[in-house]
Amino acid sequence: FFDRIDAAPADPILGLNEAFKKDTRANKTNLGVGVYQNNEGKTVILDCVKEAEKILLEREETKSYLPITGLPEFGRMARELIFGKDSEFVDGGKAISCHCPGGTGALRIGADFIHQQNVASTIWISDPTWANHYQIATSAGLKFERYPYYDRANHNLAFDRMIETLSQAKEGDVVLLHACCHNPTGIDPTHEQWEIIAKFLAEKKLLPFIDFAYQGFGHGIEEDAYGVRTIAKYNPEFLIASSFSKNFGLYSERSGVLTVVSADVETAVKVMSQVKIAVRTAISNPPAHGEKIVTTVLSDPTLRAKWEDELKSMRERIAKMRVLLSHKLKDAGAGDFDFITEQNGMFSFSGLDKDQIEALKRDFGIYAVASGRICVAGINTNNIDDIVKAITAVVKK
Ligand code: PLP
Ligand code: TYF
Repeated sequence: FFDRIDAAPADPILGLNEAFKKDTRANKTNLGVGVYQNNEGKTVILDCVKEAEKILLEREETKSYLPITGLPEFGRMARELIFGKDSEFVDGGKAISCHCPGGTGALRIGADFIHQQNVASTIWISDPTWANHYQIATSAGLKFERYPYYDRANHNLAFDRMIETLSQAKEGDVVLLHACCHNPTGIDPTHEQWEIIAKFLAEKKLLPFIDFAYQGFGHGIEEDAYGVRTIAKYNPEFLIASSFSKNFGLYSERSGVLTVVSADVETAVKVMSQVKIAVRTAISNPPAHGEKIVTTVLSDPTLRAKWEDELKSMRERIAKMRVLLSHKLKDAGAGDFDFITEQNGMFSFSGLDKDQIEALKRDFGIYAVASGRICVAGINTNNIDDIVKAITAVVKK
């Protein structure tokens, strides 16, 4: 049966992680995978999460199945983060939420729902993007088209080309947008550009699908929701895939949420019933531990304050590394890398080409994605001078 199966290529990012683990050099550096590391290069469990786990250990009484869409208070808390505490979408009934395994699960269940219910057949995805987007769309049975996003010459958003290309989309097509901290470029639309995008999608009757994997890693929990909330102002119906992998450091707990907003409550109830079918046929019901952690933290004022503090310190450490990196590169004569300080979140498109990235790995044990994407969260005060030396060497070659 299986002898005709070809070996699949390794995931370009997770495969890099495997290669990094195998590298025996003592001073190797991982700027590949998008996982936060502290100044000691460790991906630690947040204190608020540890405390919530202690509470759960004491109080949790059952491991019986969760409801298909997860616990209702979990979805409600996710909507508060997405839309803001006072939004009509928190309790009004037009927005329904469903716990999915990670942001990936939310993207997939959303795409399955779109395909199974013939909502649309084509989804427009930014070029470049997180590579899994294309595969998720295809696996769910959707066709994808790409819209330009990155202006290489100016290290900026190719906004005019993006809108121009999306003008070719036909009514009813889906448009996938990154809410903030665009992966891989780190470049997000400005407030003015979000306004234009949101109105444009509404006028063209395109269906927004927003990937919200990094809330709190850009400018703040509320600030990072600007794009989503602007889309919500003009578009009666849309989907959001949010993730608690990064902002709670819950990567392996697979905690994410699909939220679908419908034009009216009656429609939302019908949508929910179909989303449930999509969940049932894919995973039956979600894993509980991650969502119980999130719910415990967000419902306890002390733990919530601690979470906000811990998230802030992750965000601020990354921002500090951006500034330090660009200054040190300038001082070393590597050129002008100031654009790195304008980018948001874990990632930067460094502008380094494939050969330069290869040389970083071969000659210096520094691992980054071939596209030139570096994970700024992997930089710290102990390794930054070596990174600067290495980048300077490869750009001057
Ligand atoms: N969307 C984007 C843009 C991402 O970078 C990631 C990262 O892993 C995800 C979705 C998936 O997140 P999760 O690990 O929660 O599935
Ligand atoms: O882009 C990243 O590095 C993160 C982590 O198949 C990731 O989003 C990368 C690849 C992948 C799953 C997660």
